[in-house]
Amino acid sequence: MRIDIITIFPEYFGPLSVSLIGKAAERGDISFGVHDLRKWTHDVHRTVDDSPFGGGPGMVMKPEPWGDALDAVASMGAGPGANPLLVIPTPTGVPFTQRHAARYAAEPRLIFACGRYEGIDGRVTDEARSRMRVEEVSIGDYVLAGGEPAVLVMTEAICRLLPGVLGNAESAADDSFGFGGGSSGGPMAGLVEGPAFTRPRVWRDREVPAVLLSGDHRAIARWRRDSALRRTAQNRPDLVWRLLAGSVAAEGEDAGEEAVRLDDHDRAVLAEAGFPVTGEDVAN
Ligand code: JD8
Repeated sequence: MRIDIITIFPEYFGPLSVSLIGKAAERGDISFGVHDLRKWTHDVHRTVDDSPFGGGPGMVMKPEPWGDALDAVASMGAGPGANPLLVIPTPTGVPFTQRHAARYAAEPRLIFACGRYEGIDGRVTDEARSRMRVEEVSIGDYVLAGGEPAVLVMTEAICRLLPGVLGNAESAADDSFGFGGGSSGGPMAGLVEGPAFTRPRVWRDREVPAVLLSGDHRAIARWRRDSALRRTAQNRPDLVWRLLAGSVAAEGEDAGEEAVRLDDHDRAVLAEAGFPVTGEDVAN
């Protein structure tokens, strides 16, 4: 996979050369290009922003440097890279989910456009749509000062799904939100995971749940699903309602074949966790 990033803070992406992603880049499994937007300015002050038409606070990023930068970077790729997907992080974008991460991980080439100030002149996205696929996404309902942190987050979520990036000890198959990129949503489909434990068996008078040392894999799997159901009911009731609606997909996302059934035991756990599960909730 090839990932190109356009930004006025190229040094922000130093972290891409460390940990799993850094090693994958060394192996050539992923290639990164980080491009300074100011390379496509022509004035002595290398200006990338100007005051907003119609007044208002802050500055807006000028369209010309962005148009020229996207022209140049998009034409850098050959073959499958010639049809890049342009991803623009913005607080006004559609919510970025594990499903997006899995879909983007299947792309041969991604270009990320990092805005700053009040954002990028709106014509840039429209003009780009006339010659490439463009998606505007948000990583969460809070306001950042620019797109760079969002691109770091998305790049990690995407690249860890690429073959060979995760060490064999780790696997994305049973990720929370359960879109391990595989066809089936996996055992944790639509849930967040419960707690994990390691040695010592007793720490500060706290014991690891005995079932985890039992070797009874069915009982362990049941215990893990129960703690995932409890934590999901506690922290993400929105996900439980989605499950009760028979799907793991967010509003407007196609559920594909990922219909999820909650068995009677699941229902009992959710009811015990205070979740208003009633018979008919599950009937449909
Ligand atoms: C891109 C400029 C700052 C945003 C005025 C603060 C994503 N989940 C998210 N929160 N914030 C962003 C984000 C913020 C950005 C840019 C992404 C470019 N800003 C602007 C509008 C209000 N300032 C984001 N993904």
